[in-house]
Amino acid sequence: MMERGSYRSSGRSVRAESTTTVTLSTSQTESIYRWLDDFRIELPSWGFANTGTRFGKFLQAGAAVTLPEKLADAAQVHRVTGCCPTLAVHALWDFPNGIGDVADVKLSASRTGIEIGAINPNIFQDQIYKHGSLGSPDETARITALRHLMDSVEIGKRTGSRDISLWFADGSSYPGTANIRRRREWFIEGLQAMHEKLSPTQRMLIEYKPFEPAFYHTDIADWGMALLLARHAGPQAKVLVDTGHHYQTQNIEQIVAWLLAEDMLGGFHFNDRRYADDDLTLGSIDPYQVFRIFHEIHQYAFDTGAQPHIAYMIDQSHNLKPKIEEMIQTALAAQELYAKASLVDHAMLARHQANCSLIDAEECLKAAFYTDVRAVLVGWRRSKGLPDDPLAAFRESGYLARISTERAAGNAAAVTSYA
Ligand code: RM4
Ligand code: MN
Ligand code: MN
Repeated sequence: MMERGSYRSSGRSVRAESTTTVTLSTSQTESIYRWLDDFRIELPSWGFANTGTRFGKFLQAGAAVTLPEKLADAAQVHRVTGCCPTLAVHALWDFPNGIGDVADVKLSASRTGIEIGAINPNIFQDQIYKHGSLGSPDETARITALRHLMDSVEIGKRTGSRDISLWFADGSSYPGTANIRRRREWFIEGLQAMHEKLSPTQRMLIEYKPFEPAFYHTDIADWGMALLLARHAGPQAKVLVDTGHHYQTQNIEQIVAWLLAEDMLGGFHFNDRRYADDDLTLGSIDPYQVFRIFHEIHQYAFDTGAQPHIAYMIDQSHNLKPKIEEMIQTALAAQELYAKASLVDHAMLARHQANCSLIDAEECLKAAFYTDVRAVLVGWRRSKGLPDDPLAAFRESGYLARISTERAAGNAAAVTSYA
């Protein structure tokens, strides 16, 4: 019978250079603790609200409607995970009165102990954006969009947020209907004007997406276009990688490696996907993909001795799973895969790569991926006074039952369909 993990021939066991298993030493455990200490994951305000698909919404009685409710829910996630101290906000949805809402927002944030994270301008929802925002052929639309972007910069200054995350729905759905190069020029003009308004500590992160809602061309379709636009905009513009915004089978970790090498990786929008921009829970479909992304980041830190300034943000909105529990699940998945990727033996990997030892190099990576780090994560949580099992702790708190009662009537009265 074949023995697991080894190959028997003439009674001799042939084993690869200890790359098939990783037994955690004390120093490895401590190293994971240090990585986790610095690993923060930003929650999305829209992830706590009732959302749906274009076919309709399934309402959750406890969903958050107001920003104070979203902040309160985010505080629950942070209370049990200890790694989610900030909340990304959506300018239009969370600041309906724009800059005028900042004082109230800051007050509710300080009450919950959650800080306001990235500002997400909304230049896709209003009627004026039917044919685009910064790329629209309608000058009024472009001016309106730029004004909103500048207001978002101002909101960010007042909330003390470092990043402004830019996602544009711009594009066209039929060949011949848009002048692609002209629109690119308008984008460059608009982004440059926005960049001039940034304070020295602010950054603008440019997100790309190959399709949806435009289905023929999108103005920022991929990382190359985002990178070039960021370069045109100015030195404080970086690229935002949304893990759901790629073509099927695209090598995302290679994009990450290149952006790191160019000092152009600003942050992530975490989610998982199977078919399109599905916004599924991070790591639910392909945890090895997430691991490989984190591996490139750890590899970069190992090679350069530098820590890149990456904003790790979740961009998921769940209409089926309970929202707060889902955010806890996501944060834990991110921590687990980040910790696993930190275990890669970089010195050994470099040796195998230099020798072109293909199997050993690959096994070196897989050994880290298959190492069970869950007990180390529990140890890290204990060292921080956090619950061993964040999900169980949240369930035991009774918070969901309470908000479901308090918010039920308001949520039932909400719009139930997009039609
Ligand atoms: C996009 C993209 C953006 C998000 C919008 C609503 O697909 O992921 O980040 O703000 O959806
Ligand atoms: Mn996104
Ligand atoms: Mn998306």
